[in-house]
Amino acid sequence: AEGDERENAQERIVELREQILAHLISKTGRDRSSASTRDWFLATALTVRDRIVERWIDSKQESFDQGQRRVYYLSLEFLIGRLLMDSLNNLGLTASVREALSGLDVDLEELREIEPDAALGNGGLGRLAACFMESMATLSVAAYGYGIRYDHGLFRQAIKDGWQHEYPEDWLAFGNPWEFPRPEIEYEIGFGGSVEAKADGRAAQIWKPNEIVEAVAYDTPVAGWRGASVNTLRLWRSRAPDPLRLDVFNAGDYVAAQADQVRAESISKVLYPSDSTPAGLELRLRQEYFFAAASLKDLIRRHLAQHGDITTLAEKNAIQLNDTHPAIAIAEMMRLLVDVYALEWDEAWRITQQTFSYTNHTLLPEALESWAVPLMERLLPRHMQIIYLINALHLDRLRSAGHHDWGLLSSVSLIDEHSGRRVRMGTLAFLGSHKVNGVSQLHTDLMKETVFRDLHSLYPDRIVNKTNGITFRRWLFEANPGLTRLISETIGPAFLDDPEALRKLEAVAADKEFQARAMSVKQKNKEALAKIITDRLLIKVDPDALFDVHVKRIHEYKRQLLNVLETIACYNDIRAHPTKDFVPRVKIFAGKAAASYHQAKLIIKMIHDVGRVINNDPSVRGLLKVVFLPNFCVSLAERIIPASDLSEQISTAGMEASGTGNMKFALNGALTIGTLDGANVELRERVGDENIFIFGLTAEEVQNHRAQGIDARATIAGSPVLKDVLDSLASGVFSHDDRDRYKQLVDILTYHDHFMVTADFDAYCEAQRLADIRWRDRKSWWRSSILNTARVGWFSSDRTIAEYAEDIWRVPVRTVSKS
Ligand code: DL6
Repeated sequence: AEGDERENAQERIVELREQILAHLISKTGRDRSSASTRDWFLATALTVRDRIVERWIDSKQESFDQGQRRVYYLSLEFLIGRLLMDSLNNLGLTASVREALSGLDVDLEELREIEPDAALGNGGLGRLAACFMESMATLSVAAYGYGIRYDHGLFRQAIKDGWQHEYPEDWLAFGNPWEFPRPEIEYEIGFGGSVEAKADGRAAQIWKPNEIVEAVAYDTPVAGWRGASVNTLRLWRSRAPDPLRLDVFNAGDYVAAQADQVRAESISKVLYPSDSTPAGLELRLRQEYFFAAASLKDLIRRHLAQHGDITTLAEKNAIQLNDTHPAIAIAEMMRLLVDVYALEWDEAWRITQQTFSYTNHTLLPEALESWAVPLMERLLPRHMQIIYLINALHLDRLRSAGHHDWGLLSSVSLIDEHSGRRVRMGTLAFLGSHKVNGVSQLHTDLMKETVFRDLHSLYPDRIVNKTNGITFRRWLFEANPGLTRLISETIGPAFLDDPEALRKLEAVAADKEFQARAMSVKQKNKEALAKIITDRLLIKVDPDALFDVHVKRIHEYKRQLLNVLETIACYNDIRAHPTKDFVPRVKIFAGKAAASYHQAKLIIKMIHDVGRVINNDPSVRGLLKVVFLPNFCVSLAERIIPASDLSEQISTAGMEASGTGNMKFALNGALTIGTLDGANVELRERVGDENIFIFGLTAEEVQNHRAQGIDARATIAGSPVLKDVLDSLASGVFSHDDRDRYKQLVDILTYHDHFMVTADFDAYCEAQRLADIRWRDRKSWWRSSILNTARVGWFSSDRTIAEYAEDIWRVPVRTVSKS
C-alpha cells in the first residue's frame, strides 16, 4: 500500500508539472527557456486554480441542491494578502507543487515572493473579513463575500528621512490569476434624481435617478481547509454605461468625452478615499451605496431564481454587515421590497430585520459613521425618505410604549441634530438588524454601556458577543511551517483539523528537548527576519537578542509612543550604567498611518529619529536596536510574527475593540506584553496569568482618570525616568535638525494626555523589566511560549464562525478531518 501511495504521489507530481508547462505556454506565450519568475507564478497559480474550480462548482451545486440558507458577508474591506501558498496549503498541494517546480528548476519560494498582496483593506477589520471567508469555506457555510474590486488597495508606504509618504499601490498591474471577470453579471446603480409618489397612497414610491453607474462582478474562489468547500468572493467594479460620449469626442473635446467614465470608475478606483474634502466624503458614500445596492440586487436575483418568492428571503438568506460601511443596504432593502417587489411596509421591515445582522468594530467616536442629511438627500433621495419613515415609526413605537423622555428619544433617533442634521449609520444598522455583535467580551460590554447604551436598554436581547478569531491555516501552517512540523511530530496531526488539540503541547512545555527544538525553529525564523531587516534597512540585528515587536496601524490609542518612550528610557539607562547587565533587545516597529493623520506620522518620524541616535551610538554596544520596517502588509506580517519573542499589545484600555494581532503572535509562541484591553482580557484567561505580562490601567480606571482630568504634570513629576525621557525629547536630543519637532507632542502628553501614556509609563517599564527577568531564565520563557501556543486554540476563526452560524445566521456548519 505504501508503494502504491508513493507511485500515486509521483504521478501527481508529473501531472502537475505537465499542467504548469501547458499553462506556461498557453497563457504567457513563452516556453521554459524564456519564462520569467512572473510567468512561472502565473502558470502555477492557474494550475492550482483549475483544482479549486472543480470543488467550486461542486460546492455551488451542493448548496443549491440542499436549499441551504446562504450567508452574505458585506464588507468594504477584504485584506487578503497573497493567495498562492494559501491555496496550495488548503488543497494539500504544497509539497507536490514544490517538487513539480523543482524538476523544472523553479523555486516555489521565489514564486511566493513575486505575488502581490491583495491589500483591499486598512487593517484589522479587513483582515478579519479575509479570515472569516476562509473559515466559512472550511466549515462549509454556503457564503458569499461582497465588496469592491479597488484598482488600488491600501497605499504603498515609503519612508523618506523618517517621514511617511504614500504612493498608489498597483496590485493589478500584472493581472490577477485568481479572479474570474463576469462581464455578464452587471447591475445598474442609480444616484441622485427625484422621487415621485405613486397614486395609490401606499408607502411605495418611484425613484428616478439622474445618474446611472454599472457594477460588474469579478469572482474569486475561496478554498477552505482540505478543500472542504469553495465559496465566492464577489467584488464589484464600477463603470459608466457608455465608455465615452461619441458626439463630444467627435467634436474634439476628448477629455470631456470621457468625463462620465472617469466619474463612474472613480467609485472603484481606490480603497478609502480621503474624507478630508467634501468630494472625498461624497465618493465614500457613493462607494458604500454602490456595493451595497449591487450586492442586494445580486442576492435577490439568486434567491428568486431558486425559490421564486420574495417573502421567503429572510428564511433563505442572512446578511452580515461588516461595520456600518454597508449599512445603507438596510434602506436599500426596504426600497427594493416596498417599491420594486410591492410588499407592505411592515412585512418588508420584518424581512429586513430578520435578514440583517451587524458587527460593530470600534467605539472611537471619530470612526462612528454619520452622513449629512443634505448629502444623502442629494445622492439618495428615496433612501432619505425611507430613513425618515423608519425613524418616525421607531420613535412612535417608543412613545406608544410609554417612553417620553426627550433625551432618550433624541439619543436613539436615526437623525443626530447636534451639529447639522446627520444620519446615524450605527443606529440604522442596529434598528435594521436582529442581532448586533461586538468583537470581544470587553468591547461588547462597553458597547452596551456607551455607544448603544440607550438602544440596548430598549432592545436588551439584540447585542451579543462574538470574540474575533484568526485562521490558523495562514497564521500558523503557512507562516510558520517549521513550528507546524514540530508540533505535528510531537503531538500528531490532529491539531490541523481541531485547533483545541494544540492543548496536548502542555505536556511538553517544560520538556528540555522539545524546548530546544522550538527554540531552534524560532531562531531560524529570527535569522530570516534579520536578513530582511539588513536587506531593506542596512541595519544589522542580532538574532540572539530579544525581538520585541510592535506592528499594527499607527494610532495614538495603540500607543507606539509609549513604546518609544520606554525605548528612550532603556537607552538612557544603558548609557548611565555601562557595567550593568542588560538584555539585548531589538525593537521592531511597522505600520501605516492614515495619510491625513499628522500625529501618527510624527510618531513614525520619532521612531526613526530615536532609532538613528540609538543605532549609531557606540556606547549602546549593540544592546538596543530600533528598526522600522516600511510598508507593513499581510505578507510582511507572515514573516515578522513567527520571528517574534515579545508581542506589544499596549493600547489604552477600553479603546481596542479586540485586536487580532495579539492572537497571531501568541499562536506563534510570542509572549504578550499588554493592557487589559480588547481580546487581551480573554487571551490572559486562556494562557494564564503567569504566561503574559499584563500592566496598566483598566478600562474603568481610564474612564475615572479621564473624569478627574488628564493634566499629567503631577504624574510626570512623580516619575524621574519619564521626566528625563520627556525632557530629552522636548529639548531636541533626538532631533538636532529641528529641536522643536517634539515639543508640542510633549506638551500634549503633559497637559492633555487623553491616551494615558504618562499614567501607564511606570507600569509598562516595570512589565518590561519582568520580561527581561523571564528572558534570562530561558527554561521558564520557553515554557510560557509553548503554553501560549498550546492554549490559544479557542482563537481560531473557525470557532468564531461556528458561533456566528449558530447564534446569528442559524445555518449548519460541517467540520472536516483528514479521514
Ligand atoms: O474586529 C476587527 C478589528 C479589531 O480587532 C480591532 O480592534 C479594531 O480596531 C478594528 N476596527 C476597525 C475600525 N474600523 N472601522 N470602523 O478597523 O476591527
